[in-house]
Amino acid sequence: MEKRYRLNNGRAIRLVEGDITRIAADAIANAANSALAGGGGVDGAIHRAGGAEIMRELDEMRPRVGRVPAGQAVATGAGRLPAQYVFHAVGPVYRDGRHGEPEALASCYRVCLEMAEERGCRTVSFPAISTGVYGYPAEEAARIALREVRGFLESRAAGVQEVIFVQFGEAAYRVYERLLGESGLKEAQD
Ligand code: AR6
Repeated sequence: MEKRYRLNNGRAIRLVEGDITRIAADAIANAANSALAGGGGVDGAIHRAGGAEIMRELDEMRPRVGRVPAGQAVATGAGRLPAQYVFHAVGPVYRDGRHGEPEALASCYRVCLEMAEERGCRTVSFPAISTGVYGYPAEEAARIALREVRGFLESRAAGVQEVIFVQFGEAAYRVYERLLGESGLKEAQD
């Protein structure tokens, strides 16, 4: 399943159901943890598909960067993934939405987009950060992700041309599809 939505300035938001490790993009965002230690979910999938090189890079930078707070991210190469970079973003653990979770989640998307911009990336893919093990309600998280990405794509002059939301499973895909449908963005026919 896949849909593409066009912004007035020609940039695009793509919505795809599937495995983020199989979808080509200049940069792939990962839902990592503060220790950059790898784990399950999309993080596990990215390390498995990308190969040991990604963890080697994280091992090297860990003493220097220490624990990465929620809302921040670090960049590595992408190993065997169909990408040049992986941005390891640390999402917030959801408690009740009143402990800075919305701000931290919004920051994940913004920081990754800035990192993409700095590196000259044209396409960036995102999983639904924090909505697995970290327990963020899917629709609340999707609203934040869409607001941040759309705001960025509408306000910036150059660089990132397309953001790909890769949703794992039909239920997650449908949440984005509904919110994008309500957003007034036009579905692209190309
Ligand atoms: N492609 C795209 N999305 C995926 C994939 C995949 N291959 N696999 C899972 N998802 P989670 P979090 C979706 O738990 O909540 C890890 O152990 C999944 O359905 O991966 O931010 C880290 O090391 C869900 O919607 O990340 C951290 O310790 C979304 O990705 C912790 O989990 C995020 O689920 C981070 O938890």
